[in-house]
Amino acid sequence: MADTEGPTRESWEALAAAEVKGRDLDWQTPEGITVKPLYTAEDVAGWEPGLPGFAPFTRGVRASMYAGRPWTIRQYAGFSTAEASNAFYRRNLAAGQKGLSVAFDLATHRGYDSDHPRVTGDVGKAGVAIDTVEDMKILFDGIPLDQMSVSMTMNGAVIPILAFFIVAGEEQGVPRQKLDGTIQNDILKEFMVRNTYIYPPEPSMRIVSDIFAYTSREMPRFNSISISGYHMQEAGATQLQELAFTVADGMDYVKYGVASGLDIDAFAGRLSFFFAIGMNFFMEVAKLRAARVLWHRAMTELGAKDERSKMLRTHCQTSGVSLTEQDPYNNVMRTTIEAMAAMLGGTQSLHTNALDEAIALPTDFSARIARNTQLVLQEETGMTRVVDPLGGSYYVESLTKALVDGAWELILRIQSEGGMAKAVAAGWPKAMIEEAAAAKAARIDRGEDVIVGVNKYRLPEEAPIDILDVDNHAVREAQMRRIESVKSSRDGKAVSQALDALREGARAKGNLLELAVEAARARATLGEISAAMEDVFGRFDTSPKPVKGVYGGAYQNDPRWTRLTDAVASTERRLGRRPRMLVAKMGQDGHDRGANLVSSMFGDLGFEIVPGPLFQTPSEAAALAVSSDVDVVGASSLAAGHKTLIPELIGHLADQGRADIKIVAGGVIPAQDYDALRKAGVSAIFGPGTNLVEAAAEVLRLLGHNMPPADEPPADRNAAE
Ligand code: MLC
Ligand code: 5AD
Repeated sequence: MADTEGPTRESWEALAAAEVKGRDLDWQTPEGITVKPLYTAEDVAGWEPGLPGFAPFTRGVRASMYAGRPWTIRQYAGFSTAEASNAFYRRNLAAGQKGLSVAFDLATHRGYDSDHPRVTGDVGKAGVAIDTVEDMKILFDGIPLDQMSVSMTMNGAVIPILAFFIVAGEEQGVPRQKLDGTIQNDILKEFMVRNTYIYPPEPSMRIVSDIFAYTSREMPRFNSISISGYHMQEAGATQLQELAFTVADGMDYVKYGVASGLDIDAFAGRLSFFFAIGMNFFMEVAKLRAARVLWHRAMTELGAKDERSKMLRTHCQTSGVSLTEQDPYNNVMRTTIEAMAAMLGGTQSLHTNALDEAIALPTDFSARIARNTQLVLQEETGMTRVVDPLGGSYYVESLTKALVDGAWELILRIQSEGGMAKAVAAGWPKAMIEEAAAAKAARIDRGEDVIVGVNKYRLPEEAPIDILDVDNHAVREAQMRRIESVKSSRDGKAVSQALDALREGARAKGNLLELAVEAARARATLGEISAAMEDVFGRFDTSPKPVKGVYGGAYQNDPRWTRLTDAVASTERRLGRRPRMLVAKMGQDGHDRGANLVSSMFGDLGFEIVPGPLFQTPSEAAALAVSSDVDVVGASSLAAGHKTLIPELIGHLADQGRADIKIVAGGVIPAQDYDALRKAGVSAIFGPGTNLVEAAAEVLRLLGHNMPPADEPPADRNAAE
């Protein structure tokens, strides 16, 4: 080509190679995509993103997007009692928030009333406690449910919660036809990563389609599901895995709905989605664009005719796992960057995380900054005035295409194996995500992925910040009083009739939501409604299967690893058997990324691991520790139950004469709680950002090994979950 036509791609390559002396500038992302340092028109030849508002909606589901109406600022929140959460919602709405999003406590999620003996550590902790319609009415007191759209993150106890919401609306004077909002109702990802299921998969899928049937008939403005990839990314999935598994989950729900007798276009227009937005900025923008293309393609294949059925509308939340306990003000910047990716990807609704995310629920102060991040983007920057401003970027279009192609390949594999429910039952998507999580942890611990303030540029000293502390004993007592007062003023006979009808409906083919609405009206509690269905369906249990070799494999020939395996070997000689550790998950906290990582890493080192089942009570965990004769119990806590559950565990061990078993605690544990835990007998505490290699050295020291301090500066750290 003649020089007069300007430089060619080859001349750019030569110039760039000279600048960096031939160094390879390609970046292999965890998705397996090679990102090059330059994109040009050549990279997107043949790719046509189309126009916003038109199929396949690559550039957005609305023609005018934010120029017409900005996304909904929808902050996820809930803690303590319905009164406290209601007051928090009202303050937030007065300050510019636009939609509501309810976080329930884990007792509620798992279908237990606050007075149930299994939930002593969980009530009011990670969300609001809701036991009856009366609580739900207080939660929305003074909030008109025909004007405010309300999202409820509920999956396990979805039937009683949605029934309470419908009856609370009714008693507020709002007929269900006018209720606007979203219920998460996405059980497949619960079995894969989030773990707040109650029943086995089959009846759980039936519940999902019963809700589709009821809402498509009775609640035309209500989104019947929020098909969620968010928790997959939080559990460690790559963006590509998140994308493919989420779309594949959606396809399964549609197939179940159709198989249950619904017309696809009667319900598909009210399916919605939910994605996480992490720190790989352009990948996240491309992911949302790719998701729309994929959903359009999938729904066309599944036979939808109405374009609205093929339109992927989504909520996004900035990534919790990307935030750090260390130097926490950095989290404000991280969240801002992630919020920008969500908007440039074209989200419909957004939650921005608070800066204290890694240690506690938001305070009024941190919630204000999180909300204002969105208000500043919407009202100060002019960024909302142009639709899909990154459309046509060679890089973003090329990434969009790469993600569409990569995810479709994975989706086809899932389809060929009979769909996502089958894949979930076989367990390989979960294993794939856990392998990605272990690889990521190793990259951070080795300093290959930089986390500012954690494994690089670490502060010599951290100043504590004010955090929200919920007194679960006080909340539990208040809830128990209200349950009692509801039970003493209701018509007992009407309640048992409604519960019998629900049980009968569960056995036969009655619509479970419709039956639960009757029970809710009669003031049956959440625990009673859940138990009636449990009588028929049973309760689902799984046991964790830690992945092997991924974390350890990343440390091959690394002296830091060899020191540890040597120490494990010498401890083994001393004990006459391998050191044994129970990794315990107590309470209703199903966040198992941290526990699984610890199990798999210590297993790779040569420990014998007893992976404790989810949802144990402290006495069950103690019994397992004693019967397995472990040397150490690692208690993982991510939902704030530690101050109640860990001291109880220690008490039970002492009662059984095994006070010698060492206890270490890990997870989301604020520094403010360290003293109380140490006084209770905890030997070591590993907060968010703990480097697993250092944690292992500490555990070996506790087991009596004379572990010298590391020769190398132990600077690296990793985020717990
Ligand atoms: C929007 N509208 C427009 C427009 N933009 N009309 C004209 N011109 C435009 N430019 C219309 C829409 O069509 C719609 O009306 C109405 O405005 C509202 O807009 P929306 O885009 O539908 O937004 P929203 O109501 O906020 O709904 C977003 C959603 C929904 C569809 C994604 O499902 C949702 O709110 N999801 C939130 C889920 C959530 O918060 N989850 C929290 C999970 S936390 P119409 O009539 O067409 O409806 C979690 C953490 C954990 O899970 O683990 O605990
Ligand atoms: N209030 C506010 N945010 C919450 N999150 C979880 N529970 C609450 C709550 N009660 C957020 C955190 C977490 C994600 C799953 O949702 O950001 O990472």
